Amino acid sequence: MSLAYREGLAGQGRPVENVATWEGMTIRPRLGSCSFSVVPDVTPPAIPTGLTAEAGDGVVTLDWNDNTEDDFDYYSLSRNGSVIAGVLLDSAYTDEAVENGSTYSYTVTAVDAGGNESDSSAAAEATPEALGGGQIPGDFNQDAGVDISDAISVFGYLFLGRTAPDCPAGLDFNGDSALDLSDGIGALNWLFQGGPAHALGGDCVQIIDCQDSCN
Ligand SMILES: [Ca+2]
Ligand SMILES: [Ca+2]
Ligand SMILES: [Ca+2]
Repeated sequence: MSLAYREGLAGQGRPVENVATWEGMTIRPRLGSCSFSVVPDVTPPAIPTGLTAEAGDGVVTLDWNDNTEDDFDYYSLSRNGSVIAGVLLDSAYTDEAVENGSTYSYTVTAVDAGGNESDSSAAAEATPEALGGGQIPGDFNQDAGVDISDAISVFGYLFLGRTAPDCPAGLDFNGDSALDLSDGIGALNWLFQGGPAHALGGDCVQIIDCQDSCN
């Protein structure tokens, strides 16, 4: 027995009725019909929560809480309103395409297997900064100690045209963002008269634009 069935024929530009041939006979079967229904998923995942953005040196590290929907598919992460990672499976991301000194705002959405996307999470901001090198505050000559020669060098630089310090910000004894006479005097006062310590304390601190010199 052979049965051939063709549907949707066209002849001379016109549709042809459905035709079946069987053992040399041509019949025009009545097509049965069936129906089915699809209930579409229009429910997006919950809005991601707990987004944090931690700034580093040339990097921002992002983390947020996991979504728990059964049909959760991926996250979409945006920086300043533009998607930077469109299909993220992990609830964390490291953004290295950032510049120090700029502030960035991040949001994340969750998308399910049906393509439904949640609203954006609350924004998290971060400003990556260069960390700078370690300095002993007040150590003009970078020998990892502060003594009278450091204070004298401040006066020499300010008034006698002597060698400039490699880390001027580390010599701002009174923390007023200016390097002047009062800083040299402040250092001498601390060294010999029991005066107040350097505004940045006595331990190694990281100062932007300065090199490492604590050891
Ligand atoms: Ca996470
Ligand atoms: Ca020194
Ligand atoms: Ca000062």
